[in-house]
Amino acid sequence: MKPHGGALEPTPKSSDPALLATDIVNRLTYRIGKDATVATQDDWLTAVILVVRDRVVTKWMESTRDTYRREGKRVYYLSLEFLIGRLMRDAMTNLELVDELQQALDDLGVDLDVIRQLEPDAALGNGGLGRLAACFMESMASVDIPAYGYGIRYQNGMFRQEISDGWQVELPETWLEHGNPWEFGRRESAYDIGFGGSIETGEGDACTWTPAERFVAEAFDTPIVGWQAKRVNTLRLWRAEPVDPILLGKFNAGDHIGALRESNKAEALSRVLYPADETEAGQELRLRQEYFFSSASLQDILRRHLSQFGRITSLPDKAAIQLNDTHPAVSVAELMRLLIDVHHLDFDLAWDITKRTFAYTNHTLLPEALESWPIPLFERLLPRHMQLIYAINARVLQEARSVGTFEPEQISAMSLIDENGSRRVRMGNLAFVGAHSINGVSGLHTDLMKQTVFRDLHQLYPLRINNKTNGVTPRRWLMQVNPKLYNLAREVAGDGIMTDLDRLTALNDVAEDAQVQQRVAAIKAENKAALSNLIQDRMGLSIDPAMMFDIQIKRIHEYKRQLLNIVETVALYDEIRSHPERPWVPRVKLFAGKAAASYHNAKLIIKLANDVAKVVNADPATRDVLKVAFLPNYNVSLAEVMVPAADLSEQISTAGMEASGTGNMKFGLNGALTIGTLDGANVEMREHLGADNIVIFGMTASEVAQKRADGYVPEEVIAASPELAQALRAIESGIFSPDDPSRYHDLIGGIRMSDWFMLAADFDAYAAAQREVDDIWRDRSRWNAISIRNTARMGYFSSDRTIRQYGREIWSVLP
Ligand code: B1N
Repeated sequence: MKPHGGALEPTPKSSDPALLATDIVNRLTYRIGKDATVATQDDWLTAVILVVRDRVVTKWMESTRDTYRREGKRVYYLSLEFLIGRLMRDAMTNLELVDELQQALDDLGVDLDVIRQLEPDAALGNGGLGRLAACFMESMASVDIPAYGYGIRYQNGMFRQEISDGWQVELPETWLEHGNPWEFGRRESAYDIGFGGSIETGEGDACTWTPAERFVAEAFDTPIVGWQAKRVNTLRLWRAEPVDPILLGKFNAGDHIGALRESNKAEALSRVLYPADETEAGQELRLRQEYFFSSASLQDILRRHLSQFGRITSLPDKAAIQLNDTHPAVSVAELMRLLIDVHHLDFDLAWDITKRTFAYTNHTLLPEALESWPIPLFERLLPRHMQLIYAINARVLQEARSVGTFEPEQISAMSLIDENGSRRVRMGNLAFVGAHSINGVSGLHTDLMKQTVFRDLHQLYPLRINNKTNGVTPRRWLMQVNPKLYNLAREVAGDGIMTDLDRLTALNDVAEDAQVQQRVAAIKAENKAALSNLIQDRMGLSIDPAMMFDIQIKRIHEYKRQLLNIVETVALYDEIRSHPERPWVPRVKLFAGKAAASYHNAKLIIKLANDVAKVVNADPATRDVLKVAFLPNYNVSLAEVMVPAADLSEQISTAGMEASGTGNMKFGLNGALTIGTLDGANVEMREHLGADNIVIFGMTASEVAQKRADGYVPEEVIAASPELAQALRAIESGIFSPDDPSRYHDLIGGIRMSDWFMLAADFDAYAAAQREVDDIWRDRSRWNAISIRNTARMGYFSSDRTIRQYGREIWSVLP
């Protein structure tokens, strides 16, 4: 964005509460047209956001001017998902205006905590991948990297989940219903996006593509404020518009519906987020969305580059484009097209610029999430890109053959075209060959990438794969969600923790201090009471905050093994009933998460959690020691209440399947003990925490692979574990589903038959680990010390550290 003139609103610099109060009332009066006496809570919210926003805008323009003046490199983060959640508290915190605004609102008789909860979550993402993009945006601003996020301004974000009779029901999400005071529409930043049509060969390598369909991408900008407003970056989201809103010819001929056809087609492009997490979205509309936002973003990037630097060939020195998974991978072909057909470079030069500009992050090895598109579809929608992909492929395969050592199977694994069965374009391979850096998101995941999906391409280009272990922003995930723990940490470790989270290690020295332990325990108790109240309000269920809060929150997926947790809960329930005299540790098992609408087993797991909860919670024999609850509509805002209230964090995926996880880091930072497998970033968490401060169980990734190769027979394992056998039988028998006793036959049958996710193989180790957790809980001083050490040692998992590594090692934007 170029600095632009125009009249600014008066923005008093002062943070004096009295001035802020006047400002708020002014916005209420002149922008919303309401008098304070009749203003609704929503009106107050909007007025406060506008006041905060004005202060952000001042800094935003400074940042933009500064970037322009420095003539430095910009980072472009292309992502189909940005799961940002609410923005008001984030912006207030990073401007360091929370106390002052609180005071101003107190004086106006408005409760900040009440209006804060009225802000809708911007839920433009499914889960970890989208939330990571949001943490990265905040960190890039905080460590002073000039960056733009590019994505789609979905009219409907992640669906709202209701639980009806224990089943998930999906409802549309409507975050823009009451407008969005954070965004600025940029009608002047609009680009043509084409699909289909024909190609004519031109001069040299260039072609002329005449698309059959055209749309317009229109920009909406949201400012992203870094810590202490050091820098404000831009999140630019695209909305699709028709070229002609109404086809007048048709309208005048009386075809009033046909006249709107273009308009409806355009609307569909930016209408809804695909609620597919690690499952292939597959449909034509998804490919259209991917191309739509890739093309708009690249056109915008080239326009900005040319207007400032004049020469297209310096692009790699001034722009680093990060592809967040393969969803924007068509960008590789689109940049080639723009460089060759529009800017008239030859193929070789264009290819060199492309590779030096792009970097690609892989987030999963799950085969069902690896994107590939049928060639006939790709060719129909993007004929020129198909040609370019063939040309790129020819080069890459030529290069591979010239090495002389690759087998034919290796060459075909490197190909951008999957020739097994119906021919498809492999987006992972396209992203790999078109980028100078390919990174995984944890050490283990990166190693596995080299051994599995990209084994052969890694041999051809051995320097490209690198690791960037994920992180989370400590401003949101400690300071904002757990202000009391943050204040305690600041007392001990000093003011610098938000810019240097490693300073939390100072807490190590007070981990055994009885007074500090008591304060930490009291803070946890308060956070648990808050969650208890939320559960009471939303579900009418009462939970004693003195119980251990054992929490598993994430997308529902078989590999994440919520089912392992539920089966263990059933086994525990059984044990408690058989031995009521034992000193059971009182626990509440809390679950939350959404299932893809078409993912049958995931939805059944939600129903099972609710069925088990119903039986267990009604049983007077276990009432005081075991409770189960599935909280509906998991989203960022719910996570912000649950994470600081957790005693125990469940990170129990089948080893080798969770690329990293980021919830694991949020819980650790907030002092929860983790029970987990050696998967994803859990491996590195153990290294940083020390083995005594995390409870690890189960098979390693290589043991899982070995067991699968050896021919795993789950029935043998089940027969050898009476507790597991009994729990599975109980679920199958219909004890938890008397209205439909066979409801779980197939789900449990799947475990008996194949058990791909090794639930049975890890069950005994998991149950034993849970009893070890009980033992630690009984020694409360030990528990509290572990909790403090978890907070103390999570500094490495700040997304500031991750982003600095990207900045130095991939983007070359930091010294
Ligand atoms: O990305 C997160 C990781 O922490 C998680 O371990 C990983 O599961 C998650 C297709 C995905 N990987 N792949 C996806 C999302 C949407 C979609 O349409 C795949 N999400 C992850 C951040 O690195």
